[in-house]
Amino acid sequence: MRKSSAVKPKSPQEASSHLLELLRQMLRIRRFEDKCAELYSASKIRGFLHLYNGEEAVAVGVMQALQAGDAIVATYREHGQALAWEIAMTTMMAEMYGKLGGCCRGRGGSMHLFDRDKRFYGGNAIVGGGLPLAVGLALADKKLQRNHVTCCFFGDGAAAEGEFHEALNLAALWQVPV
Ligand SMILES: Cc1ncc(C[n+]2csc(CCOP(=O)(O)OP(=O)(O)O)c2C)c(N)n1
Repeated sequence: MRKSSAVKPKSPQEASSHLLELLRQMLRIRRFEDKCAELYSASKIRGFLHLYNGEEAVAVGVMQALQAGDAIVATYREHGQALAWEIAMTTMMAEMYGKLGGCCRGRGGSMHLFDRDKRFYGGNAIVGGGLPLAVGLALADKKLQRNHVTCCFFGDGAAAEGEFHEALNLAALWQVPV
C-alpha cells in the first residue's frame, strides 16, 4: 500500500531516482513470477498459476496514482498487483504453498490473494467478477464519506461479460469513485 499520494518529482535527479524505483518494483515482480514458475514446475505450488510477466508496468504505474486507504480489486492474475500494493511477499508465497501463514490462511492460493487491512480485495477466479465488487466498495466509500477511490483491474476478456456493462452503468449512474 502506498504511503502517500502520487510522487511528483521536483528535479531531473528526483525524476531519475523515481524511475529507478519503478523499475526496481517491476523487476521485483518479474523475479517473483519467475520463481513461482520454477516452483510450479517442481509441483511445490499446486492448483492454478497465472503469471504477470510482461504486465509489470501496468500494476506499478497504476499504483502511482493511488494513495493509502484506496481499495484494489484485482483479477486471478494478481501477483504483480499485490506486490506493487506492498502485500508482503512472504505471506503471498506462503499462500501459494497453502500454508496457514498465507494471506488467506492458505485456503485461497494464487488466484485469491487478499488483504483486508490493506484494502486489497482479491484475487478473483471469475472473469469480470471483480467489477461489481469494485462498484460496491466505491459506493460504500461514497456513502461513508471516505475520500478514497477503488481501482479495479480486469482483462479485455471481462469486457465481454454482462457484469462489465452492468458495473459501468451503475458506476456512472451513482457517480461512485471507482
Ligand atoms: C465467468 C467466467 N467465464 C469463463 C472463465 C474461464 N476463463 C478463465 S481465464 C479466461 C480468459 C480471460 O481473459 P482476460 O479477462 O482477457 O484475462 P487474461 O487472462 O488475458 O489476463 C477465461 C474465459 C472464468 N474464469 N470465468
